[in-house]
Amino acid sequence: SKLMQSNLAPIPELFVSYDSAQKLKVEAGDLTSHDLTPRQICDLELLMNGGFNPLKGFLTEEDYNGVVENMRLSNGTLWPMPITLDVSEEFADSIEIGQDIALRDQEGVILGTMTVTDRWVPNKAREAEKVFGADDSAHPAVNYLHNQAGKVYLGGPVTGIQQPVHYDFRGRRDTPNELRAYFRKLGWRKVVAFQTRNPLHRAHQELTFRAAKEAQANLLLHPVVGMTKPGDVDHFTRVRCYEAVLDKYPQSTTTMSLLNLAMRMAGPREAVWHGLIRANHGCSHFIVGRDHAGPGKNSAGEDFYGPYDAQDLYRQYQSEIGAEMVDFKHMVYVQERAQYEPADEIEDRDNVTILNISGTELRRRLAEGLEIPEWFSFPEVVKELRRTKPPRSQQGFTVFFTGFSGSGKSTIANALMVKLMEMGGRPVTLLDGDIVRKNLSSELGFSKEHRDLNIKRIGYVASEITKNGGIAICAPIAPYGATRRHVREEIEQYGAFVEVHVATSLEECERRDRKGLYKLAREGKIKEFTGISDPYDVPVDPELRVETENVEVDNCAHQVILKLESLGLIAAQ
Ligand code: PPS
Repeated sequence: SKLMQSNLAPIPELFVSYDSAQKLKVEAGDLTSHDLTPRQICDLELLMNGGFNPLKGFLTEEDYNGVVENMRLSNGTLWPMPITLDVSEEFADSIEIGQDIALRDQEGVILGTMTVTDRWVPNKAREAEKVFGADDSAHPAVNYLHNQAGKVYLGGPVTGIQQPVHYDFRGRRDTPNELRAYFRKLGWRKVVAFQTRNPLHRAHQELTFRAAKEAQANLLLHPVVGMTKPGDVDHFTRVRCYEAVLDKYPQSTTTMSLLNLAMRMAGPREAVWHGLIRANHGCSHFIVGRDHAGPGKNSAGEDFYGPYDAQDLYRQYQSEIGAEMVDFKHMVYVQERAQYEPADEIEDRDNVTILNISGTELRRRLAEGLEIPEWFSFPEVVKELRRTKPPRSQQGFTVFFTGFSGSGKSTIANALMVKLMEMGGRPVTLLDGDIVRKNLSSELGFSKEHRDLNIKRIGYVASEITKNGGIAICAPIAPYGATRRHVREEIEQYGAFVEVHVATSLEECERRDRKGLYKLAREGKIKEFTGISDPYDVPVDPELRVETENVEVDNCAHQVILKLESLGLIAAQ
């Protein structure tokens, strides 16, 4: 293969000089402001610092159409990804073509200005089909396009005033020109970049080292810390892991820099985009793996892209990208030789033991606190991952009781709390319906709107407790299924959500009428009373349903304990 060498001269940025920036900042005080979304902030950073060279701003309508249809700007230059400024209809209507707007971060700091030359309503279904391969909201970027992005796109040239501020890992962040200068200074003529959004283990270290050797190049670990796939290991943890792995390469062959990119998980197009970005960062080579930037399964349970589609598309456009592809070797561990080898180069397959741990298996071992062998990863990396994600029996979780008034939720919740406190290990908080209504929701009544607000507040507090490793026990009526689902989703980002339906029938609750409320409700003295004059959506698929008629409270609470054990949330006694 021909050996590319990058030209390490500076590339154009969109920033104005320091003095002009100070002036512009003051003048821009009078401009209409657009508050950038987190993704737009990532895009703007790379537009301004040259990471998205040759783009000079957010795409115009003509450029957008070209990019969507055939991956080219209107002047014919290769560009695979729509970099668009999506806004609400309301904001778009308040703008006149030709006007300058201020682009501000979420604290109101002005990062740049844009002269609005274009405003249009994109055909999002078309964009989804062409760019992401299917108009299917199981794709994270398609979901974003339809459910988060504004209806209208604005386009036009950007003037950069200042970079977005990052308070974390400041010394590890470099603009394209900073990296170019670094490579120049060290005399690194050829550099192979490795893109990643996952922690690196031994196989990655081996393959990147081999890739660099093969290309006779130095290596840049260039992990994405902007926005990756929902559910990924957070970037703080990952960077600590990368730092540990960096020490495993021969000194002065390898460096690392963090890339504040908002990924789209667009597979083949994303690979081409990643290559262009790396070429802008002074890299001559780029590693493209199996299923590069893959979004996972579509709504029919199939892969969005073929495993080598990204490599095929990249190869097709390689000469225009400016960074040569190094294809990813699938590395496996050969036990007898105690080393990693490319899977396709093992000739004595039948006589050796090939070991591998899949991503799913790794997550299971982490969740259950099981051994992760040294041949698989570096102890420092495993330690970081375990610190961030302790086994389930040490993670926070939420038990969410739901049921009619008087069903026995509070009583069982109290019993459960006491049993969990007897076991010890994690702090327990009881968010009982009545307690919450006294302390958190004292101004609320029982309309649908107020009940939803009440449940969302409970959910928020429970999610914070769960995030911080505690146990939250909630016991409201929570009559609306959609609201319970919302709370579940919020909490499941941090730990388990165990829904317990206390299934005491309305007749039984009314017969018990412990607070005398049913009588009042029947007489019309209490309005909107759940079960009598207000709805209750019976949970369809709760983790546990408990019957309370002829069952002791202690036994009900014990059923919950058994459920928690079977879910691995408490260690079996
Ligand atoms: S909700 O729907 O989840 O917000 O309700 P919650 O916060 O759990 O509050 C329910 C308790 O308030 C008392 N109460 C009523 N319940 C239902 N409907 C109406 N209209 C109503 N008015 C007052 C009742 O005592 C509930 O307590 P529990 O512990 O459930 O019996």
